[in-house]
Amino acid sequence: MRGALIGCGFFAQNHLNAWRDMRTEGVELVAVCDIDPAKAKAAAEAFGVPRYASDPNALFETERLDFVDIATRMETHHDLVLLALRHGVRTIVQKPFAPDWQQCLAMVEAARVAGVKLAVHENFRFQAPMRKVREVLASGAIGAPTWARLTFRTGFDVYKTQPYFHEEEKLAILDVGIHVLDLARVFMGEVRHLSCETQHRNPLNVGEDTATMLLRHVSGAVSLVECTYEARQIPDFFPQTLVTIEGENGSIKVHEDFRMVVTSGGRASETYIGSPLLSWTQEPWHVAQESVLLTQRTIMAAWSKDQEAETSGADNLNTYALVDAAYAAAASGRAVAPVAWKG
Ligand code: NAD
Ligand code: 89Y
Repeated sequence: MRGALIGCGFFAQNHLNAWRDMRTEGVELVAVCDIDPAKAKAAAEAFGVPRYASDPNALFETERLDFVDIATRMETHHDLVLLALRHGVRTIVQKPFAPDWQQCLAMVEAARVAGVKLAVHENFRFQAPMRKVREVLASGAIGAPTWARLTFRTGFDVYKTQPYFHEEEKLAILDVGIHVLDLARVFMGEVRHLSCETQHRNPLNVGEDTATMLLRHVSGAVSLVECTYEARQIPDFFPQTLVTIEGENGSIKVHEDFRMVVTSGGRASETYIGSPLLSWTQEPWHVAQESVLLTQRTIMAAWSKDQEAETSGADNLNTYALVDAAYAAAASGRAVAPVAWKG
């Protein structure tokens, strides 16, 4: 599989490391691209990628590609994805899929018409601890899940590496709430309606930096989804998502120190479920970093069998619909039903 990476900024360094790890799995980056040629050149040199480009059009005209991985910011996703699809190249695109629903829909529709696979790099559901939670749920150990609390609360200086956060009109929900809402879907199923309260606690931010969401799932289960960049706590557990899920027959709790306690049939068992440190990952980011590798692997494994990725563009519409519903609920003060996308 010959691939190219577009966007060689902050988070793309994890993609570059993960693609390098996947060389032994038959996947190779043959080119990198960034509109800033210095960044493209630096990435090519650091990761042994043979060619680099600063113009995405030129990239598609000169390279024979099996896939492209787009790790630019959301404002550029629509045009870059459509360019890739016009060239018939399978495409992975970072979250958030786009700044608005119409652009998300246009990309999914373009992929359908072109008959080319499109996946969103939605990685929280592939984090090692979250995969363990999924395994316990699938095992039936706690029975059907009926209540959950999923929480991402931090005061870690995310603005240092992602300074554009200060200017985002939609911040906490669209940037990180989107991951936690995706987890709510994965753990508890699709959502019937949700309500949301937002807060703007840091005066340097244009948009909301805190959101508290209450979801009623189609199954009847209820979940509480929280995200903030403005918690003040020592120790801080960035970038961990803490989980409590209660079911008919037990519960799952993921604690701050990556301890998972599963209660099943009146007995509790405890397991360490943290991510291993890889040669290129560092605390506290390692859980998020390793999930990039796990996400890329999962997408490539599906594509190698000619299947849609679990996080296909169409699947991500149902996560994006929760983001839109959360903003609408916060603005109206009422519960809002998300658009249910069935394709
Ligand atoms: P960044 O600004 O550091 O990097 C973006 C890069 O894209 C820059 O180098 C820029 O020059 C380049 N670029 C912009 N337009 C381009 C174009 N048309 N063609 C080629 N290159 C172009 O941004 P970032 O913080 O790395 O964020 C990138 C994406 O990653 C965002 O969508 C962000 O939400 C996402 N992200 C995801 C996670 C996660 O855990 N999934 C974490 C952090 C960031
Ligand atoms: O941008 C965010 C994301 O997607 O995951 C972690 C992050 O980088 C900061 O919260």
